[in-house]
Order: sequence, then C-alpha cells, then structure tokens
Amino acid sequence: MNTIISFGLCPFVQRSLITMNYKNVPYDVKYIDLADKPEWFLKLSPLGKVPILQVEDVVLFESAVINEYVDEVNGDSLHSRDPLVKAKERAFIELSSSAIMNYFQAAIATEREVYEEKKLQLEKNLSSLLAEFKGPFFRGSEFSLVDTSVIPLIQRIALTGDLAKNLKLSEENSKKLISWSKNTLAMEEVKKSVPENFENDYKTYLKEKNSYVFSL
Ligand SMILES: N[C@@H](CCC(=O)N[C@@H](CS)C(=O)NCC(=O)O)C(=O)O
Repeated sequence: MNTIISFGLCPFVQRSLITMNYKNVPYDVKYIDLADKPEWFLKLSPLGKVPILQVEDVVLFESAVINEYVDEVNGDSLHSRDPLVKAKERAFIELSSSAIMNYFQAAIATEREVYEEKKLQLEKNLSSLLAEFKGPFFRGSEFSLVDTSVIPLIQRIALTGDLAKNLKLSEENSKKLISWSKNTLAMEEVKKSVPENFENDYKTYLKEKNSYVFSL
C-alpha cells in the first residue's frame, strides 16, 4: 500500500492525491502538523516537507516526481507521448509550483507592498499558464499532469474571493480561468483530494494570519 504523508491544507499534497485518485491508486493518508513536525517525519523527509509518498520502504518526495511515478506505473500515462509536448508540460508544472507559492505569499502577506508584489508575480505566472490553456483541460480534451498540478491553485483562488477579484488578468484569460475551474473542481477525483471541512479550515487558516487582503 502507498502511504502519503500529508498536511490537510497543502496544495502540493493535493496534487498527488488528485493524480492518485484519477489513476485509481489506493493509498493511506497520514496527517502531520507542520508547526510541530514529528521526529519520524524529519528522519524520512530530506527537505522536511510534505508530500512524501512511501512505497514499501522507498521514500519519494517532491509532488511533481511523485506524480510522474504514480502516472508511470498505473495505466495509460497522463503525459503526452510526444517528447516536446511532454517537456513543455513539465516546464509548466514547474511554473505552476511558483504560481502556488506566489498565491500563498500574497494570501498571507500582512503588508500591502508585499501583497502587491506577490500578486503581480502570481498574475504573470498564471497568465503564462492560461495563455497555453486549450480547454476543457490544459492540453485540450485530454486530462494531464498539468491539470493535477494546477487544480489546487485554481481551487484556492476560487475559495478566496477577496484575492480573486483583485487579480488583473486579460478578459480572455479570466474566461479561461473560469472555464478551467468549472471543468475540474466538480470532478470526484478533486472533491476526494481534500479532507472534510477543507473550505472552512482553509479560510480560517488564512484569516488567522491577519493578512492584508482579508482585511480590505
Ligand atoms: N516542491 C515541493 C513543495 C512542498 C511544500 O512546500 N510543502 C509545504 C506544505 S504545503 C511544506 O511541507 N512546508 C514545510 C516547511 O517548509 O517547513 C513539492 O512540490 O512537493
């Protein structure tokens, strides 16, 4: 059995759970408190970060790597067979990790300047992703690892209306973002990728940070 070590609100863990759900891979989830990391976790995780996937006695870390492993050993690959398309999508997965961090840093920024700076970075990275979005999914009709990597970000943007309404995107990109959200957030694989009460817990977590955007 595969075991995922998780923090319930982590978007990077969620990426791997969406991938495993989509590929019908059974797994256990072990939750830890990132504010009080257990010793056994620090011994396992070279970077002290979640997610970690334990496959028997092998430990994998880094969500994008975990996703590629899960994808490779379970049925038809979500990656394109075309090496150029595959390389390009891997690059966009890397970019989406930056966008996830930009979003989080904007959401928790307590000072206006920091908020504006992180929001600008998010707008830039999100626009690059959206410019390539074909619909209904990133590559077109085929679901891909870019989708599993970006959905946690799309979901958090949808949840935090105060930040979402301040995002400056072109009209075309705004439409694409709405379409990507509509086409993915209702998927069972996505709904099952977050713990019960995720929405409330996530909003509470952000509010407790006393951030600038939520005091507007
Ligand atoms: N590049 C990593 C990022 C993982 C990451 O940043 N996880 C956060 C939680 S969402 C974490 O474990 N942070 C703990 C820490 O930095 O102390 C991945 O894609 O797996």
